[in-house]
Amino acid sequence: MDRNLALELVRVTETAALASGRFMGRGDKNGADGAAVEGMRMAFGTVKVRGEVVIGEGELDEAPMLYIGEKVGCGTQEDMEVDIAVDPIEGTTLIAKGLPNVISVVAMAQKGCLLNAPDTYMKKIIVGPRAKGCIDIDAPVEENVRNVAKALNKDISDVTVIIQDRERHSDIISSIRKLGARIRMFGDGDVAAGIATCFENTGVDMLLGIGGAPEGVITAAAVKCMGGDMQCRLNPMSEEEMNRCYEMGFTDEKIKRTLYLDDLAKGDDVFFAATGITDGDLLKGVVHYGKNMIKTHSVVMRSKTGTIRFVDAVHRLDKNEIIKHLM
Ligand code: VTB
Ligand code: MG
Ligand code: MG
Repeated sequence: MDRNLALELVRVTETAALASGRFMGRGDKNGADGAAVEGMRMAFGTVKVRGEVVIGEGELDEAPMLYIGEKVGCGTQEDMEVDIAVDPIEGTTLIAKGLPNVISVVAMAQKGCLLNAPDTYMKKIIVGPRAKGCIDIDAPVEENVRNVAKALNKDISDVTVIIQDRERHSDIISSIRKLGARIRMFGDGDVAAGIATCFENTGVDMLLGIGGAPEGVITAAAVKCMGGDMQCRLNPMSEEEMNRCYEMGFTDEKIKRTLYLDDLAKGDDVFFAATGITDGDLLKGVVHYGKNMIKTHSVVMRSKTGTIRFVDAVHRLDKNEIIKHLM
């Protein structure tokens, strides 16, 4: 894929963040989400690919935009066919309250390379590059934490595990406490939490727990670019979720399979972009200053070269047609 597409992708998450930044703290999840979706979709109209949304806002009947199967991008015959995974706002409950770590994210890979994951829960274990090869989703929590500690040359008491604050994780939490490792809990947004494992300055060493499957695919694209490691398994929790798996072609046997990084994001040409909406571990949130200026902070990565770029941008409200339209 054309390497310049990385910078095109960042425009997409920037636009979603710009469109939704003003909703911070307004208590309006859906308003924020709607603005981000519209911004993202408009920005995609300028990206020269023939894209198909494989992870999106839902089925056509429930999502008017960025629905699964929607064609995006302005590419023509000679442009690349790609799979696209989006989460215009990862953390809508967070943005409604103005809490940290809300991001807008997009992943892209060659056609057929991103897992068409059903909208169900997914069990995940994620680590950064230095602990690559040391995780096993079927092993006990204690064993995984011990192996990660060894790989990082740390005492167990210095290992930090990031976990979503949910009742379903009470067993994992008590195992880690007994073992003596550290825990950092987060309310929502396991894409940002998963990515944090790959940046040493966040102080986060591994993620454990059950989150969304769509978020798992998006996270995998980023983890692949950063050289980290991840194993997952679909974890449907209701009959409805089981049916969603079947509808997407997952048999009982396939549901139980371990999903490795390459099952989630295949190939060696995967792109990932994220823009901060509220301040987070890795990215600053959207800042309005002066009358016409809005600042965004993004990260964009490409697995082929492993380059990770942080992009600080200043946008001019009065000069940018898309943003003007969205404000
Ligand atoms: C997960 C997680 C997401 O929502 O899907 C979670 O992957 C839903 O879990 O990052 P609950 O049903 O327990 O709330 C997020 O945190 C936000 O979309
Ligand atoms: Mg979302
Ligand atoms: Mg989400």
